[in-house]
Amino acid sequence: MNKQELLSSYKDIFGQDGTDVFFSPGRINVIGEHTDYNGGHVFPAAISLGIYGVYGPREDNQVNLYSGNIDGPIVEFALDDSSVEKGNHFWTNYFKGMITYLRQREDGNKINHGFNLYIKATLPSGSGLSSSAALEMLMGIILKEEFELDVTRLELARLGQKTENEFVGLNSGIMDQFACIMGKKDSAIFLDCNSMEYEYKPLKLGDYEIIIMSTNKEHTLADSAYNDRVAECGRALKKLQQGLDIKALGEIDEDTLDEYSYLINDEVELKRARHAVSENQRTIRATKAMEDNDLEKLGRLINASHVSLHYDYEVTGQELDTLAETAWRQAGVLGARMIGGGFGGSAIAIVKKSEADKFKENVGQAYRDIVGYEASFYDAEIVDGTKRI
Ligand code: GAF
Repeated sequence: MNKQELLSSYKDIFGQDGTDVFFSPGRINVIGEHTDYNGGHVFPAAISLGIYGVYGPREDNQVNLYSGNIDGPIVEFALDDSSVEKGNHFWTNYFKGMITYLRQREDGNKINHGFNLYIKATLPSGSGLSSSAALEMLMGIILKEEFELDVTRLELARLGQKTENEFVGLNSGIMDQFACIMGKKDSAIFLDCNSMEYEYKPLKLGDYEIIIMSTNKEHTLADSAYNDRVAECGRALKKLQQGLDIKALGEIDEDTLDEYSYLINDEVELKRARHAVSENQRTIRATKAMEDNDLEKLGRLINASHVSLHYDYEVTGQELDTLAETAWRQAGVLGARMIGGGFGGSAIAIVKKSEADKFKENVGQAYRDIVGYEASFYDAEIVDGTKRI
């Protein structure tokens, strides 16, 4: 997307010049799904599909937002309006939450005038590629830079998560916001969501590339069973705590879970815990496999992640299963799995570059035959986190 075009769209809408342009990436996750709110590890990366924002200051205290994807109208609210938006303009909650929480901080009074914001996404919304965190982090970095706030990127990620929890109603973990704002070109982030320690690992895939496959089935996680999964894991943890001194499922391995499984007297909760624990261990092993250049092992662990998300966590569904299972059967594929919350959204596959075209053709055809509509395929680069461009 071209900066001049974005500035000229801003001018068409607001009738004056915008002053600054920002970009906030979406994310993929190599492995480590539904582990973040369980105090486990994740391995995401920021991608070149994302959301652009053109900023311009105002003299009054109004915030005027315009989405170039929805094509209007301009949505207006006052800087100090911290009410949750329930109607058509639900998407403005991502901005309202960040503005509200940043204004509540010690130097929040530095946000002393309103602004116009034109946004344009290259990231399909509801695609499991974290468009909501991209919006939150876009607003966070814009406010940090324009009003010279003394807030760290990690704090912004936490306020994004709080926005998600309180304004949007999704009890999500920190992975998406962290990946969007802490992303690093050509690297994935190995993050321990318990200690918040992290390390950048270069994504060394040699002759292989990551292909993003969208189901084109929009998932609205707030209405989905996402919050049920969070609650089920919480109940399993509580039961384990009767015999184990732990704060999160991410602190134990499969052997320990097995030994103490008699404490979880519920089949569903045991399955959810088994996923959270095994996925965390897989993520640690997968990161090591990549460091050791053992791409075949990395691929198998990625496949195993999907299997566990299917059987134990039950968040896949026909669309995601069709993409992953068809991908596994194609030539030159190391691994494939769903990413994000599930119930729709996207999957990834690691595919030999020379087989990529054939791969998209075959998987696209199978998806059309089985699901009845088109899947979309994206090649994205791994990029830096949210920033001014
Ligand atoms: C969604 C959530 F927002 C993340 O916090 C994470 O739990 C993910 O689903 C599943 O790994 O994207």
